[in-house]
Amino acid sequence: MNLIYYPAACSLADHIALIEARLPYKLLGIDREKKTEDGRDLLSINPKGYIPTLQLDDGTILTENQTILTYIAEQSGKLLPKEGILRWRTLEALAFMSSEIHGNYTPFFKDFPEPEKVRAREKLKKAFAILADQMGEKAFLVSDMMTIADCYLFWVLRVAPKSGVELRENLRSYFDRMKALPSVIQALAEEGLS
Ligand SMILES: N[C@@H](CCC(=O)N[C@@H](CS)C(=O)NCC(=O)O)C(=O)O
Repeated sequence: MNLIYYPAACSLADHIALIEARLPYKLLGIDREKKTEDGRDLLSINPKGYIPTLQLDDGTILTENQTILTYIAEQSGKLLPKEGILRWRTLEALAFMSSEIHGNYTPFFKDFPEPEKVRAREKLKKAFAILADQMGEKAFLVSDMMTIADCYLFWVLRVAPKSGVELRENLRSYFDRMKALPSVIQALAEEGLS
């Protein structure tokens, strides 16, 4: 399958998940004009015009981070408990980060007026406090096993400094532990990041 990505964008979560899942994948980068490395217009592949976009081997296109991450987990049998409350906590965490954090990053990505940034920062502060409480002293967000929620959380925390919100110590040390994982090192290197 092909993961259509932009370096350091939220597709990094799916990239890390693909490596952790040990599924075969190819990366297909886009440029700022949303042209793929092989000269196609992203809109002709995914009419939503954003990444991540996952192209399956039969050509089927999957979009939306939560869906792509869940697909990767289901295909590999890794990164998402098959049953029990931790499965639902994982999916709950993905939904929470997508709507309450990723959505509130927009004013910082697009340099909105300051009042909008202040409003978003307040929401982000509350959301990060919830995640820090949920994390506690565990190795990963949901349990002591890595899940797709951690793939997403790594990206979320990597971007957090842009918002100016300070992270609690347990999230900062978690981020440092994640950064040292072989899958994360590999994904960052493949995207030309450090
Ligand atoms: N709802 C989508 C949002 C994805 C998204 O915001 N992708 C950003 C990169 S992090 C993007 O492609 N932005 C380009 C644009 O909006 O034009 C998801 O959760 O996957």
